[in-house]
Amino acid sequence: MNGQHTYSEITTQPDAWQDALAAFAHLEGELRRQWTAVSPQQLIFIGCGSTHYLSQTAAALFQALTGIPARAYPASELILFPERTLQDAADSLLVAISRSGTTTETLTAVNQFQQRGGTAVWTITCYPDSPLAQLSDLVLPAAAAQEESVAQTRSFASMLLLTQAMAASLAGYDITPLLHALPDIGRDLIAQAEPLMAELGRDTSLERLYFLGSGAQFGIANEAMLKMTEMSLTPSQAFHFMEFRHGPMSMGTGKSLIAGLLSPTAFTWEHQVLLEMAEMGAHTLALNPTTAVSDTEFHINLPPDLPDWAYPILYLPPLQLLAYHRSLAKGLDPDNPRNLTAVVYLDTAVF
Ligand code: F1P
Repeated sequence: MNGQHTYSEITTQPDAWQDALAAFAHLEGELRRQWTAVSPQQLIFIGCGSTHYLSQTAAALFQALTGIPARAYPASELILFPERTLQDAADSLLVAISRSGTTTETLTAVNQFQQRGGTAVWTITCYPDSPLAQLSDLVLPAAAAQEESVAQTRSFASMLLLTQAMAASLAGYDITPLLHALPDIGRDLIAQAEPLMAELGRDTSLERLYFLGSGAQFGIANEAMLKMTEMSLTPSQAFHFMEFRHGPMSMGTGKSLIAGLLSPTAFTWEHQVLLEMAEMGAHTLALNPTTAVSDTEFHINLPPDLPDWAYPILYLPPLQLLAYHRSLAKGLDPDNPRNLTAVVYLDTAVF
């Protein structure tokens, strides 16, 4: 059956989260020691495709929690424009995120960072023995999240969870109780969300999908867009919530589904955007982490009253399932997305 690997990787991902958290617990002391020793003036997060979007969320979390300026770039930007992205390499910590640890652009970007005086490199990867890991001072592994499918699902979520744990730990939060509750929260969320995600995924009258997210959720909205694109070949776009009014809302019709990744702190502003789009005829789905009622057509309730840093991972399972079911509804095989490979290798002579 099409998509067997993808379905299994999505629905069992809380097990992989648990494994990543166990690895984190062993490394937390070394993490804090290296953080103190490096004392970075700025943080640079890099990745490609999904892991670039993961970097966006990681940078938002680290900057919010540690107060240190943090930027996210596609790895290629460090290669093409080092004078603009690596001007303070010597005072920076570079965090390279890569499921495979072998993507040419990411490896080349780390080399570029080091050639320009950068000395502190951390890696988050599913392959702790990969070439990227060998370039790094610290490796945060998500080995149990390795997957057969090309499109990242449990790998993305497990590596994201590591960044959430890292940022909260380095900010001094006592994270253990909540971190260890997240896998069970994820299992309940998958069971709760799947019927609606299957229904919406199968509704091919929804021809265009939009994912709205702000703050740390913008990277997740981009990842949801990429999953929908890779798995189901459906035109999808991601925007910051308030940006949607500035043009893209012209596409808010009865043939579009607008999924809002609502955040605890900006709920009122974000929810208002969804209500206005519904007035224009669009179908709206709210992923709601608050106890406030979301008056949208469809909604998924996330557990309320968690700290902000805990939420990013929880938006993923419903949106991964939405893409999976849309792929099957279109007769595609999410295990083997058209034209894609699990890793992009380039001839380094081109750089
Ligand atoms: C990066 C990546 C994936 C994408 C596809 C091709 O891989 O661009 O994000 O979904 O699988 O490779 P990696 O550096 O995270 O291994």
